[in-house]
Amino acid sequence: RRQKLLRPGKSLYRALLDSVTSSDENVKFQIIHEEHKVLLQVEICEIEGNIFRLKIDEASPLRARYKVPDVLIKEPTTQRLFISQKEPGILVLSSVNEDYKLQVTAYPFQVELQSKGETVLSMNSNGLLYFEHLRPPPSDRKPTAENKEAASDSSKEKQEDLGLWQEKFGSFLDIKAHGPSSVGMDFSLHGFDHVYGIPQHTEALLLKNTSDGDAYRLYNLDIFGHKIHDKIGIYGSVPLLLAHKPNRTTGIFWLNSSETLVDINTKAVAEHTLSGSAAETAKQRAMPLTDVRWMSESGIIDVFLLMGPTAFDIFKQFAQLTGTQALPPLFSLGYHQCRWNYEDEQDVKAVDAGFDEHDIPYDVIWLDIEHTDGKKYFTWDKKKFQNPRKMQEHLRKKKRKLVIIVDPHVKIDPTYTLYSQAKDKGYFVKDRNGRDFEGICWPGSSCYLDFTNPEVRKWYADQFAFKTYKGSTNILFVWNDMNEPSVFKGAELTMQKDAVHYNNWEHREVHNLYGFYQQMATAEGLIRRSSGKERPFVLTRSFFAGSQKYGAVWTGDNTAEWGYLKISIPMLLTISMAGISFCGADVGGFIGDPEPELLVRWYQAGAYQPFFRGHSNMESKRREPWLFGEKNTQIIREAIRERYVLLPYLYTLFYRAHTAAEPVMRPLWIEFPGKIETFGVENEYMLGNALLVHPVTEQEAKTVSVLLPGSEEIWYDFRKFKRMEDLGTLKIPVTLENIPVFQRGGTVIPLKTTAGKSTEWMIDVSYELHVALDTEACAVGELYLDDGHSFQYLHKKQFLYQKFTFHKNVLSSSRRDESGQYHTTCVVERVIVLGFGQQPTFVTACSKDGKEKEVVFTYNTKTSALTLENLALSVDADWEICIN
Ligand code: MIG
Repeated sequence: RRQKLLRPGKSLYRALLDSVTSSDENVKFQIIHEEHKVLLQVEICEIEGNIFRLKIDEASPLRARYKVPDVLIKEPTTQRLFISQKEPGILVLSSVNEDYKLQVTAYPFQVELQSKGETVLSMNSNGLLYFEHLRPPPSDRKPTAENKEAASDSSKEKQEDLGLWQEKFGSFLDIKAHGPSSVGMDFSLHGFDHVYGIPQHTEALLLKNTSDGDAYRLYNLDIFGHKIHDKIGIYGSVPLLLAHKPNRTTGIFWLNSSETLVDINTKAVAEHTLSGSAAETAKQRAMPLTDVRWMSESGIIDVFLLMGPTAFDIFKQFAQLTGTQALPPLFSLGYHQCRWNYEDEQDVKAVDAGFDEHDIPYDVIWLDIEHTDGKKYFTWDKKKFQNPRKMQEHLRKKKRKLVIIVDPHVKIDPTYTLYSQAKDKGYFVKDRNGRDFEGICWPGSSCYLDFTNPEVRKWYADQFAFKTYKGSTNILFVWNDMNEPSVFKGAELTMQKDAVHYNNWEHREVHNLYGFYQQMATAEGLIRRSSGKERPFVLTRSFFAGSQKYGAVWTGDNTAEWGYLKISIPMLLTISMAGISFCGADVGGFIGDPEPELLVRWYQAGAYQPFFRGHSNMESKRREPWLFGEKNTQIIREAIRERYVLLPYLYTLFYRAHTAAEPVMRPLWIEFPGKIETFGVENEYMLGNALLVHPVTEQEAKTVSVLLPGSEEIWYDFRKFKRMEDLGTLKIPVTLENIPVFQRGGTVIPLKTTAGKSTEWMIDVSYELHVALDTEACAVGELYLDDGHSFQYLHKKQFLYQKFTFHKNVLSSSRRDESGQYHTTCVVERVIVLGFGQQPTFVTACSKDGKEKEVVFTYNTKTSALTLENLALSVDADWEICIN
């Protein structure tokens, strides 16, 4: 409310260019506010890889302001910026290669960033730089001349209730011990009118203008039954915004963990191009421009400008700062069966057996909060789960896993060791009076572990040790829920902002980091219980920038309605673009009861999304996949089996997310950055660069409109292998049996020849390659493979990374990464070449040792698909298939 009083206009900040200093690390200078005369320190640096960082803090704050720790994976490597021009009122900084220039204007203070002469973005051009300096609380103030301004502030507060020192929210009183400390700034993105990112909202892919409504809010909240198309923040936040135009993508990463609002305003501005002759000066054309205004409750301004220039560059730049997606254990890419709750050991066994009975693959069964003894995490309800180890041994024999829930609230109960230990050690978040903060959650009165404290995280990680966590085994993995944190009866169902954390930081400073830290500690615990050998799996509901390093996220409590299935696509795409590839939405919709058709459609969509879990609320009817009649069971079985067959491709995509920061699930525009018609598409998406998936999200749909982009592309029906005759927007007939999926010409997709009971049952199943030819009759693809669960791929380079190339009628398999070694007896059994021009006369396969054999093939003249069978070519060897 206070910031919003500052309207666009001329900024009152002036840069004091006499104060400029420069070093290898940065260029620094001060700016001053013309009215209240408080000095701010500006620091600009260039980070290796086309990133710029701008920091603004008070020159001499009353006390240190919060600077987000632990999110950047390391102190970024800077490159020297040169002062290339300094004249009264202007300072120009250039990057070493002179590709970038930063022009600082002294009054009003503005910064403009140019790339090879093109202005990409400018800062404070609307004069919305806002920085509340820390001041002594009203009672400490002596009525000196110096404090006049502060004194007048507090009287103003009374008049306008601007909440400088305290604020009421319903019946809650937020006491601001350190007073106002809000920061904000505006950015103008030149030439851009498509902006994306800043999850999590139940919103469209393209960010909307907020001028007539609410700003996008980044404030992690547990909102049960959240509405569709809402700017309110839910569960997780990543303050990364992407802007795209045909020749460039740019990113703004606003590193601040307090409550943040983002206003967006896209408009057309007249652009003046200077032409040669004076006679025809001022040629004007309308250029799009997007203004983005960031406002945070506290902290400092610390912003990273990611200069791309491509979307994939942005993803790399963001990963360079915050890390890449953790490589998931293979099982966690299988299907997960969850419910609130699977009641007891018999229930678990019966559901597990149900999957076998109905011949449906699955990898993991989940236990929600009811498995505990009175919502005391790390314990078991002894009546329902008398022998949890035995239950896990049963699952282990079935080559399956168990995930249990561990929430961050701790029941106040002196007989509960977790509580009493944490209490004694002072590990809980405190209230403003220094007592343990008490809130209500599932167990009743609870305290909240202070995960921002590294010592607490270490202690918490140790709770996952097998000897400490009774009844746990190494097939048990973890789900962190309620970690916004959710506090029943709290303001907006979360923790009071004036609660106090480690090092005396108020909750308001760290709010959006709370879940990030819990997942970090949990993942660390799972790694440590295996002595550093095994990859963890941790699902979290709350997240922040960098959460990708610790596991997976899901979109929280969605509803079993068509609209939620539909919106899950842009929601997942947005989370994916913000660095978190391992994401999913509850299949079926958590709240309520899906009609069978919706459930079927949701399974079909989920099978082609990164995290694939069916889940349902306590009040919902049971919905194991076989409960809706033989026909629906059959269709769901088929969807899940397709997922399992696709796992080699998906796992390879995750390896690329892990090593090269490429999102697994991606909006069309990322693959087709020059095609404007793709920029707003959110009803279909790419899985990797090879598959286009169009979930069916309308009831009783008979057709769907699919956009097959790219005038030079060839697309193939993924199941029928037939080349699509047309490009552009096509009406595709659909039945309930499946959803439209297309393979892009020029790609090779590795698959398994058949699905098994779980991923572990499929280790030895042979492979199949789908080679889809492009207009040049070429294709490339790859396969990544390792033991699927340990860190040996990293420490011992035990992995296989093969590359497949189809060129001049020769398909070859060769090492993509020579440094990896992994032995497997698996073979490539079958190859299907899509779009092969004519019936071949003979086909031979030769291994690297010169052995040659003839290959059996069939050619389908209708679809132009060539199938090569019984190949038995080693997956871990190099070979060639020649088609003549
Ligand atoms: O508000 O643990 O989003 O997946 O089943 C209910 C019970 C608390 C919310 C999670 C949901 C989970 C449920 N939890």
